[in-house]
Amino acid sequence: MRIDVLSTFPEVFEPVLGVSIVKRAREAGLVSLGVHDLRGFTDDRHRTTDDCPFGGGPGMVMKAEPFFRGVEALRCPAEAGCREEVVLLCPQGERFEQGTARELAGKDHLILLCGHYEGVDERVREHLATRAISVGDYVLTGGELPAMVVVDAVVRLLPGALGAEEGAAGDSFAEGLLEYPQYTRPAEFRGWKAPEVLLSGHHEQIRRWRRKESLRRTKRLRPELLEGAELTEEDRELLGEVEEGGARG
Ligand code: 9D3
Repeated sequence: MRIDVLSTFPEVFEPVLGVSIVKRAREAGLVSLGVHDLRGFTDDRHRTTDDCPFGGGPGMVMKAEPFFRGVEALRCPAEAGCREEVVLLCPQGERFEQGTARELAGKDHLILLCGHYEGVDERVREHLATRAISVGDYVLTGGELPAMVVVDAVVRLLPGALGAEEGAAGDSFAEGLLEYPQYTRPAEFRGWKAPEVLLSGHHEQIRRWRRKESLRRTKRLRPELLEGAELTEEDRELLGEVEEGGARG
């Protein structure tokens, strides 16, 4: 997969996307990442990327032209038959979720457009972007952090990006439930003991305990996820036990 980013702050990407799993995926050739300065696609002496809003009002608006020129320079040739998505990161976009990440991971080429607090000329969204994405209902100062969120979530889904051990199959949101609590050595830390069952070596009991804790947490913290989850007969039984458990349930 190829991912290109257009931003007026290109330098913020490498410290985040140059480490850990994304770094490994890039080194393994699973993804090639290009971050481009939007100013490189201006044509005036001052390399202007924004201007006053038509109709007046405070702040500035990012100009359409640099985004169009950037995308035109970066996009695959039409005859290549490339599955390409031009994504505008903006507060008014569709909410980014695990399903969105899965869809984007199936493309050959992503071009991510980062706007700023001022907003972007509407013609970018209307005539250039194939999709507009928001990462949630809170106000950020620009699309750079959201673009990094998208790259991170998409790249780890590319086949081979995660080792066999870290496989993405059991991800909370992939399965529709929150994950069970994890513990590691020491068995007692500052007087707090790790659950006995995890030290017992009884694999079946451990599996049941983890599933029950997963259900307990989901019910308490994210009840709306339980509505959409596919529950087995055993899950319903464990949920019944959670309810009887009272205060901890
Ligand atoms: C004058 C600015 N705002 C009017 C209330 C609109 C506005 C435009 C652009 C507010 C923030 C931004 C910058 N944010 C993004 O570009 C952004 C974003 C976000 O703020 N929250 C969640 N997801 C995203 S994706 C891009």
